[in-house]
Parts: sequence; C-alpha cells; structure tokens
Amino acid sequence: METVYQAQISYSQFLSETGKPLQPLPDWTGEPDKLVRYYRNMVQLRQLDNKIIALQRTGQMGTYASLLGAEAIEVVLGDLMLSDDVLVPYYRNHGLQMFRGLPLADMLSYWGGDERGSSSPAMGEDFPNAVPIATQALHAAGVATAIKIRGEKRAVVTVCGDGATSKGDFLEALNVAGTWQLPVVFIINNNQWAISVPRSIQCGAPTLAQKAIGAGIRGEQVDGNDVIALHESVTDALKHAREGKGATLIEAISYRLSDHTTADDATRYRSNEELKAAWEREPIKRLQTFLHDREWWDEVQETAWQKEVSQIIQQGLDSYLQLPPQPVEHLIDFLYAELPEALKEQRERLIRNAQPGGSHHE
Ligand SMILES: Cc1ncc(C[n+]2csc(CCOP(=O)(O)OP(=O)(O)O)c2C)c(N)n1
Ligand SMILES: [Mg+2]
Repeated sequence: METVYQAQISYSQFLSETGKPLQPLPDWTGEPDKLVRYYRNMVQLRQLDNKIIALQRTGQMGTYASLLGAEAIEVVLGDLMLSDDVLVPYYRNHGLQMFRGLPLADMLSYWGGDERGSSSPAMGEDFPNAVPIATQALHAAGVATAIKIRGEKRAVVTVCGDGATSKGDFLEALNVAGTWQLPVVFIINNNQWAISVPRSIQCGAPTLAQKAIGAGIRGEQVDGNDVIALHESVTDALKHAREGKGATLIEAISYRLSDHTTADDATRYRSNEELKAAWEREPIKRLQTFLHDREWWDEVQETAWQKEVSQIIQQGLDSYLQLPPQPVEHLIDFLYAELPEALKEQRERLIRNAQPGGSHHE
C-alpha cells in the first residue's frame, strides 16, 4: 500500500491571550500606525454594537445580529481588501461593510428593515448581506468566475459561520473554486455556535479548514482574536487570489460573545463558564495589552479614542433616525429587475392603499 495524499492543517497565532508575542513578529508590527488603527476600529465596532442593541431594545431597530467577538476579523479584512476586490458578505459583516465605505446611516437602515440600506451606491460591486445560510459562498464563486474569465487581478472575499460549512452550497462553492482555481478567499468565522448548535456537534472533522483539502484548495486555521495572525493569513490569501493562483479557506477561530441575534437568549443553551472563558480570549483587550507594553496605549489616549468614535457613531445614528420612512412600494421594489405582472398589480394597490383615504380592506 502506498500513501497517495497527505495533508496538514496549520494553526497560526502571534499573540497570547494576554497580548504577549508567542513567536517573532512580522516587521510591520514594529510601527504603531496600523496596530493602533486596528485597535481604534475595533473599539468603534464594539461601541457601535452596543448602541445598535440599545436601539433595538427601545423599538428603533429591527432584529440585529451582533458582531461582538468578531471585531478582529472585520477590522483586518476591512483594512486589507482593496476597493477593487469584491465582498460577498453574510449577516455578521456590517463592520467590514462600514470599513469598505458603507455610510453608517445606510448600514443602520438595513438593520432597521429599510431596503435602501442594501442598495447604497457606496457599496460599489460588493454584494448585499446574505441571510440564507451559505448561499453567499456560491455567489462568491460566481463573481470570481467572472473575474477569472475577464482576466482581472481582483480577489473575492466571502465570510460564513461554522454552521454554514455543513451546507451543500458551501462545499459546492469550495469544489468549483478548486476545480477552476478561482480568486476567492473563503473566511469561516468559527464563533463556536450556530444559534444553539455547538461546534462539537456541527461536524465530525477536527477542523473546518480541512474541508479545503477535499476541494483541492489551501486551508488553514488562524486565531480569529489575533489581528497579527489574521493580517498575515489574509494578506497571503488575497495575494494568492489576485495573482490568479486560486482560492484559500481560512478558518478564523473566534467566539460569539453575544446572543445569536437580538431575538435569541443564549443563556438557555450555553454555560456562563464557557462565556467567561471566551471573554479571556477576546480581541480588543489582547491588543490593548500589547499596545500598552509598547507604550502605544494609555488611559488618556483611550478616553480620547472612545470620545472620537462615539461622535462618529452618534452622527450616523442621528442621520439614521432622521431618515424619512421608506415608501410602501419598497416592499416589492428590490427583488426583481423587472416586475412580474401580478406584482405590478399588487404594487399599485399598495400605493393606492397607502394614500390618505385609501382602502385597507382589499
Ligand atoms: C438556509 C437557511 N437555513 C436556516 C437558516 C436559519 N439560521 C439563521 S442563522 C443560523 C445559524 C448559522 O450559524 P453559523 O453558520 O455558525 O453563523 P453565525 O450566526 O454563528 O455567525 C441558522 C440555522 C437560514 N438563515 N438559512
Ligand atoms: Mg457560528
């Protein structure tokens, strides 16, 4: 008998849970600029997340999927993706969308149930959020196919959860990305839970990254709470894609520190001990300690950053809250390029009924 194939999955981490270097650090970390920006951006996301949940609790926002614990992934991808690359996001990527130029008010209006938030011109060729699990992986493969056919040097980035990797759509997307050497970077935000289903019963394989092997693409695990490790893996994967060398699957190990959404109560299915342990690994404190050790962080600076980001967020919130209500026909307007006859009629009826004196009993 001979071995016809052998593979390995690497796990990369540069900073310990307490922010100490575990191995020699890349050169760029010798300068504060980028790391300080990452820190500040993560602080902004955390503040924003809190504010949005508060709005939801007071009836000013729809059901919201928190990104508490995923800040490092959002910030690093937002920094490394070029405007020419294409983002095919899922519902926990609104931080990333924001760093790619989506105005805060637009992003908030999406979560407030307003379709205008999904069709902002600022999104360029980026896709709107996918809520149906794993469908975005196929869309990403489709976009990457177009890019490949046109001979462009652009990368497509798509993100999904750990649960999504069990879906056929995800595996089909990996398969075609391997077959056609597509310029895609698949990121798994492995936050350990798919609503109430823990990672341990999601899949029998010890890593999710190894699903790449069956598709013939590169796969690796990275500490998703470590901005330096993420930076190194994502930089390499984007370069590989843009150079036409094919796809990469990165399993970023993180933790969903929040409920699944504002419609969920995670205390019903997971233990306080587990949550407490996860808070010890979260990305912001870890980077803060690292910055502090280099004398790039202090209390005064922190207060100034907190104030600065809170002003940015407040401006976004104000414009969101002042948006005029969306016209009633928006209920129908964003699904089809050309409306089918039956919907045209319904649309007219909706408009008629919304007018003062319009009938509500048709
Ligand atoms: C096709 C489909 N099936 C089921 C759902 C309901 N659903 C919404 S989120 C979710 C869990 C997803 O978990 P995971 O992929 O780990 O992503 P996370 O929310 O943890 O980031 C499910 C099953 C859905 N949105 N789409
Ligand atoms: Mg998950």
